[in-house]
Amino acid sequence: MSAKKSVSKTASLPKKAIKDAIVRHLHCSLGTDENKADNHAWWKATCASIQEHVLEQLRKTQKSHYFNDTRAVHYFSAEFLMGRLMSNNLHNLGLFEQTDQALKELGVNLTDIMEEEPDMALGNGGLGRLAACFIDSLATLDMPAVGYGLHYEHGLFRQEIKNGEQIERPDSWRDYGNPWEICRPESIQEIPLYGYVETKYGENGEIKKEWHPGLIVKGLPWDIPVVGYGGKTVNVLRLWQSQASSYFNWDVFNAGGYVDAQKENVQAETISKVLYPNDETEAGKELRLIQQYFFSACSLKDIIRRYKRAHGNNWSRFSSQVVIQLNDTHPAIAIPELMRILLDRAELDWDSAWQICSKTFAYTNHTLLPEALEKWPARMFEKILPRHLEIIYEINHRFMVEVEKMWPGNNAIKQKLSIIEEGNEKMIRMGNLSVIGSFKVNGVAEIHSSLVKKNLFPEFDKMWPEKLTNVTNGITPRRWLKACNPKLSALIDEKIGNDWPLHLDKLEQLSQFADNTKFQKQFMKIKHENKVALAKEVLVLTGIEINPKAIFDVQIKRLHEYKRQHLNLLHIMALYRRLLENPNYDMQPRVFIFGAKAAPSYKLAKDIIYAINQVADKVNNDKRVNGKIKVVFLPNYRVSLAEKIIPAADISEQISTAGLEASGTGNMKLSLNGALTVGTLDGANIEIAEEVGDENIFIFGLNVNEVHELDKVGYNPFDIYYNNKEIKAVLDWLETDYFTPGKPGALASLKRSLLEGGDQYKVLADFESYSDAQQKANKAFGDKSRWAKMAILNTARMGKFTSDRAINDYVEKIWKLQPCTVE
Ligand code: F55
Repeated sequence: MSAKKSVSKTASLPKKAIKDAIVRHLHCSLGTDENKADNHAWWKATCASIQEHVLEQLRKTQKSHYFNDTRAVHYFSAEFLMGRLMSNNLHNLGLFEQTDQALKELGVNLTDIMEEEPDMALGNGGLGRLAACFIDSLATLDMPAVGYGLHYEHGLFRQEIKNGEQIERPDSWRDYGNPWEICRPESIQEIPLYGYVETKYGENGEIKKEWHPGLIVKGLPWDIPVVGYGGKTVNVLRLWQSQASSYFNWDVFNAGGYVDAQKENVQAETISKVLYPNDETEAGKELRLIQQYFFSACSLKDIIRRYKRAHGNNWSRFSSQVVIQLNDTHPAIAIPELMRILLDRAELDWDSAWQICSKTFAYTNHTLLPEALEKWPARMFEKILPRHLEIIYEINHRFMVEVEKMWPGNNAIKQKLSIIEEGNEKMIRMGNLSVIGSFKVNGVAEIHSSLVKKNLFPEFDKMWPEKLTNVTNGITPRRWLKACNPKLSALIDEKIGNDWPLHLDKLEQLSQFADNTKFQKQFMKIKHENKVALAKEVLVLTGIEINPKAIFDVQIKRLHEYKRQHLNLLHIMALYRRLLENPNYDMQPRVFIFGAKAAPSYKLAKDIIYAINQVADKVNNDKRVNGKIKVVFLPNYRVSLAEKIIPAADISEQISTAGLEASGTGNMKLSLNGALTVGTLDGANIEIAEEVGDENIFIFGLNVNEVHELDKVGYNPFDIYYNNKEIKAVLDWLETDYFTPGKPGALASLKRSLLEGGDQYKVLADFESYSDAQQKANKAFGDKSRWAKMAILNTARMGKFTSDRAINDYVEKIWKLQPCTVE
């Protein structure tokens, strides 16, 4: 599909022009000069000069899409975890080297000024970062695409650690302005909320519905240009900010209620204030439903405005021009919203409207965890979106007729498939709505998709055998290798040429050097240098000194019981105990590095963070350990920190309970950068193992079927506790005040969750197998040449996991797009 791409013409831009542009922006945009400018000003001026090229290509891209009247994908996502954009944009434009040189001549260090950029942390974790990787690949592959989401004033909270505990602080990514975003007041949308529905009768007695909203809010779009690699296509990420709509408050205002009118402003502006920090649990808050409706409705209106510009009021081509991908159920309200527009505004009949609607949406499922499946009280819907509730009931009614045809008289199945969950409180199931309203539904890794079919939606799969499918996740190799690991990238360029960022399969050519001693040394020297750089960062961030020769063992991801950071911790405690019992215990020095944010209301997750920090404090300062174990908890884990940790990792911890991590994407990033996985047969780990080969990965633990079997026969963690001395000792240790001097029991909640709590995530069941896998990894690391070979083969065999492949899969299986080249 992607013909050989030449490097963009910006790549030939002379250094002099870059210098002039930066200085011009210092003077004319920032009102400062070369002598007064601090790093922040240099950063801003450099961004502004990059943005000139970006906007030029953006204009050309939009023109090209318009004149070719292209079919486009619209990626609806409540989260886009973009991270920093400067380095990415420079690399994708092919301007990184020249800009680095130009700044050097101005006496400025590019790496330093890149540190000035706050992360755009408009997401929680994997789901949000996936959206960011996908829009990078869409632009790179010249696909007509728009990302749609929310312009949160505050992204994911900044994490501080005080006395070992997580404290949440507001994130303010736009405090000093964001140089990449463009405000588009000309495209403001108005969004109705609340109120009531009036039933009217037309001339022929036909029923018409009119929604009289109680509040109207404005949606103001901000566009973030998304630069494809090669710098040709520049798509946009359009994020909506909520604002008070002035006209609606006039009455209050005129009645002398200036202050009261401000209250309504506050309510409207609250909508896009803050990102909900829950991953994998549904918060059930009214404001969140309003957020979801707000950005979905703004985006749909935007799409329809653009469609009408080309096709007028003729709806017949809508679903051939527009495909909307729902990133989880968060934007699923877009389905009844499109129905509402088609029925009440365009005045189509139900069947025509449903024809269009059900050919427009596709839905990606990211989780099987029951607590993460979104449900909203019907009562809440009635209050905020009364017309949508009616439409949902009608969709459901017609769907139930289909179910009756398929399973006559079977009420159990009807209950299960209904969008409405009956019970104490009537609930709207957004997952069922999404499946019913979409033409395709995909999981995010092979095993996950097969569990979606087999366990989550088996009846839907019977009704529509073609609907449920798989698209395995991917990551952009531009950010996650080329930009974050420049030394390894240069070595790869030297060995196999420089087009691997577009054709990641070519990394396979590195395997011919896997046994080559010289290449092994080069590869491991770079790993070592990356570890030295991370060690410096760790010292600055935590005051902890770590040895770059030790194994860097990394677990970086959101904190969740199913991800089992506590399994890692119990193993660290066991190693510590073994060392105390036997000072000659044979192990390679190891640094255990954690990065993780816990949802603020997730008590046990916060307890685990506290436990990691308390154990770290004890172990790191115990002379008897002799530096063989260090434990580091890096505060405020985020995209820009991941970019520093990943190139320095030796071991990648991917240790979720089998069946619960839908895919994982950190696993792909780490392996791509030559870290070896210690992991369960879960999510994309399975496909990673298939690619790298069983001899280049450390697999352990129960597989999905075994977890299932164990639950069937009844799992009792006490059996393991009483039968395994080490496990018993470690768990009992948590109850003493050894790690929390003067505070006995401060870590007891962990033990309780693993025993009385029933150990839902099978931590104890997998402990021994985990410990064995760790010993194998320990032994492998002792053989330098063997380790180097394994690491090289991991990098060489990650081609499958480029997000370009994932996007091409979506294009072929679901979106049916054609690329559109830009001059
Ligand atoms: C955020 C908000 C809510 Cl309400 C629910 C879930 C989330 C969230 O962040 N989910 C998430 O990150 N899921 C992850 O998606 C990744 C991309 O598909 C997967 O790799 C990962 O396994 C999955 O947990």
